[in-house]
Formats: sequence, C-alpha cells, structure tokens
Amino acid sequence: MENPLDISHEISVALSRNQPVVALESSVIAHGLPAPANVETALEMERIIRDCGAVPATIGVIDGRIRVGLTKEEIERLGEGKAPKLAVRDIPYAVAKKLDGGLTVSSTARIAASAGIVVMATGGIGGVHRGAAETFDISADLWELARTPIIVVCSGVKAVLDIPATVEWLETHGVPIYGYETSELPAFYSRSSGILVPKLEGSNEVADLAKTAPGAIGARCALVIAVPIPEANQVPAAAHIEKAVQEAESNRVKGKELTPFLLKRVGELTGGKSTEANIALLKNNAQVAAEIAVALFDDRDRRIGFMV
Ligand code: PSU
Ligand code: MN
Repeated sequence: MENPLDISHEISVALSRNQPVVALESSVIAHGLPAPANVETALEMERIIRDCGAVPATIGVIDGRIRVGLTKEEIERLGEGKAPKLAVRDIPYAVAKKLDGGLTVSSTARIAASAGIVVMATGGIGGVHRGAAETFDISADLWELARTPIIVVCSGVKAVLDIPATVEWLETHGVPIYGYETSELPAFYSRSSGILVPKLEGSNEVADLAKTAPGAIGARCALVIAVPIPEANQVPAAAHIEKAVQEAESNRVKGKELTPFLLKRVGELTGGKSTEANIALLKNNAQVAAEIAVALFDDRDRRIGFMV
C-alpha cells in the first residue's frame, strides 16, 4: 500500500540536519476554537515558533494524506470546522476514505514521534472526564502519552476534566509530568490546581532532563511539561465549568463531541474570556516548546537518545 505520510520539504530538511522542529495539533483548529480565531491562532503559533528559530509542523489529514507541515490553505480548510476529529484509532478510516481530519494530541504525538519530531505543543491534554467512573470517558491522549516518546508542552489538563483523577492515571501509567517554572500543576485557565509536581527551571533544564531520561529510566513514554497560563490571562471559570458539565450531561453529549461542547459552552458562559485565555496559553506554549526544541538541538551533531 502507498505510504499515506507526507512530510513537507522544509521539515524533512530540518529533521535531517538535526534542527529544532515543533509539532502542533489541528483538532484545536477544527474543533477547539471558534472561527476566525482558530486559524489566526494556528498561524500565530507557527510564527512564534519560527521567531524562536525552530520549524513548526502543524499536523492534519487532508484527502486521506497524513500531512506533517500543513500549508496555510490546508489550515484554513480545517478551520472551516467540517473535518472530523481524529484520535489515533480514527486515522486508518480517514486515510482509507480519503477524508480530512483535525488531529488530537494522541494522533499528533504518534505521527510526530514516528516522523522523528521530539517536541509538540498544545493547549491542554485530554484526560479523565468528570463522572468517568460511570461513563468510562478517558481521553485516548493518556494511553498515547504512556507509550510515545515525545515532549508534550501544555498548560496541564483541560479544566473541564477531573484533574486529580487524570494525575492519578498518569502516575499509575508512569508518565512524568513537570511544572515549568512552577511546583504547582497549572489548571489550564488558571495557574493553580493545588496539586504539587516537580519543578523544572527553564528550557535548558527541560532539555537536560529529556537527554538523560532514556539512560536514567529507559523512558519510552512522553514527558509532559505543564506551563502555567500567563498571569494576566487567567479567568475564574469554575462555576461556568460546573454548569457546562451539567448541561452536557442533561443533553447526553458524549464521546468525541464532549470536549468541544464543553470548551464552547464555557466560552459562551464566560462571555468569550475563556476562549481568549485558551488562545493566550496556546501561544505561550508554542513559545516555550520552541525554546525547548532549540535547547535540545543546540548540539547539532548529536542525535538525542530520548527520541529514537
Ligand atoms: N487543547 C486546547 N483545545 C483543544 C484540545 C486541546 O486548548 O481543543 C483538544 C486536543 O486535540 C485534545 C482533545 O487531544 O482536545 C481531547 O479530546 P478528547 O477529550 O475527546 O480526547
Ligand atoms: Mn472522550
């Protein structure tokens, strides 16, 4: 069968020269943010990464081709919001049926790692949904983090989820999670969750840890780097989240529709403030991810062991 993976020329060259590359997911474009902010944010994240000296690799599926390095036109096409949301298990169907698709953290991590990319950025990872003891709704992101060696830069777990349960899941499955310049796990729209995590001080410390992880523990899983939202962009959203979760339950919203529903509803209930916060943290995470990628590849002659 024909290989469905297309890596853009610029990214292939960068990877072959050991230059820093940062992968970006596309579900946030197709389902996570409203238009036109979705496309604007995706392009802005790419610009921020370039300004730091790294190459952005936004990953999506277009006409059944898995594209590492979407063009502006392809980002705009996914931004229309018609493309389905693709977790890892949805990729074969999308490829076979020649569909478009926005990729979640799980599928982005898998594809990025298989292309040789070692750092990716997102807003917040998926996790254990509130009420999961009954619904069993746990994001496929978590299993992928447990088996894919990649550095995932995020603002912690999306606040619409059950954060303590997600942290327990990561502990059980041996996925390390670190605070970026903080010893408290950030909670997406706010900087504090009350949960303590080991602290890493800056991009060089992250890079040093990533280089030693394979030797120290034979890491074959992701390293999650949790970056707090910038102070000024925090929004108090707890009451609105509660309301959105209740609405989802009474309207029987479930499966892959649930996360986009909750993000959209919290956006409406906060008068757009949570969407602004989401955009601010996405851009900040792109910046930190690029700095980490640059720090990792400062020694261009040496391939880092963590990744291969
Ligand atoms: N971060 C954001 N907005 C998003 C997401 C992450 O700031 O929309 C997406 C990611 O693609 C993540 C997905 O993988 O939400 C989780 O969806 P689910 O809970 O259905 O696994
Ligand atoms: Mn789910």
